[in-house]
Amino acid sequence: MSQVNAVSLTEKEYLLPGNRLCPGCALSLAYRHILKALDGRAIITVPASCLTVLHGMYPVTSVTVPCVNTPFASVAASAAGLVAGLKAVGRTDLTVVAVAGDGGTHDIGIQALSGAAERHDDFIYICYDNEGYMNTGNQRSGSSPLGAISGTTPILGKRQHQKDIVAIMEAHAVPYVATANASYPLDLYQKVRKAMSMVGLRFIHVYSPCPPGWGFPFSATIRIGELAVQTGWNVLYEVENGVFQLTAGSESVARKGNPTHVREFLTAQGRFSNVTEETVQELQDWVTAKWQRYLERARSS
Ligand SMILES: Cc1ncc(C[n+]2csc(CCOP(=O)(O)OP(=O)(O)O)c2C)c(N)n1
Ligand code: SF4
Repeated sequence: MSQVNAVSLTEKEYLLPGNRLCPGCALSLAYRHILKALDGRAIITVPASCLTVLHGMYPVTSVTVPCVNTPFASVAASAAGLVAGLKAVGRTDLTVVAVAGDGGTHDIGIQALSGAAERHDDFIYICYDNEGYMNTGNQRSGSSPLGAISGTTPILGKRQHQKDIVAIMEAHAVPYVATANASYPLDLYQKVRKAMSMVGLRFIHVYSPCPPGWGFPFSATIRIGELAVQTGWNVLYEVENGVFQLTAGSESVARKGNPTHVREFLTAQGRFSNVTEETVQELQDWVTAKWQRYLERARSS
């Protein structure tokens, strides 16, 4: 597959100017590139989330691709139904794409997603991960990290590490899992294009910083996403039919061999303002162990 760059990227826009997301929301940037990659040849299905807010309220919308809004727990079931419906009417030109937040994926939507993966249903599932239930004011989710303050962990921060949803999906033996990050939009674009060329359930996780929920200025979104990758907090990779490779910023970090200390990522965000030195060390150890596992996989594949 030929590599896309800033010059060769399509100028067509499927996300129109003006939507209701917060300024600086990484989801706008990620979704813009996801839609460019889909090139209008898709039906999207979305559960309750900030993305439903982006799509807007009927009859007004900021997205030019058809979208089905579903109840919170059932976006993967909705996608499976759309696939069956398109097959029944003989349409082969459209890709069904479920797009949900981490609350709708790691927690409340996981049974429908697991069922669809086990059945090898034929659609792309994209989880944009802002590490909390942000649309309803930042409650803790299965993806919120240890130490993060949220509406439901207001003083000490969350007491557990986050759930590794990508590993869970890989364990379903789906043909393609990938991680992406809104600060690396061309890598994200490329992964959506690759997923479109494959059959079966394809899962893409998109790291999506949230300025009000994480407590950083609207202007710092790209930098926060980059810091996540440079520290090894968020690792960019893909597993295509069992073959693992690091990509984009994570591939560069592996080549240079020196991830930045996780403290730089933590101190840039208000949600970690109450973490103790002990928790900083625990988070660094967690990131280091995770990064080593990915490095070993990259070396042995
Ligand atoms: C069954 C059900 N429970 C709760 C809600 C309220 N609700 C709407 S959006 C939302 C948060 C969604 O969080 P996430 O999936 O992480 O997406 P984000 O808002 O972060 O984009 C919640 C709790 C709902 N719509 N339906
Ligand atoms: S709350 Fe966060 S994820 Fe939701 S629109 Fe605002 S910045 Fe984006």
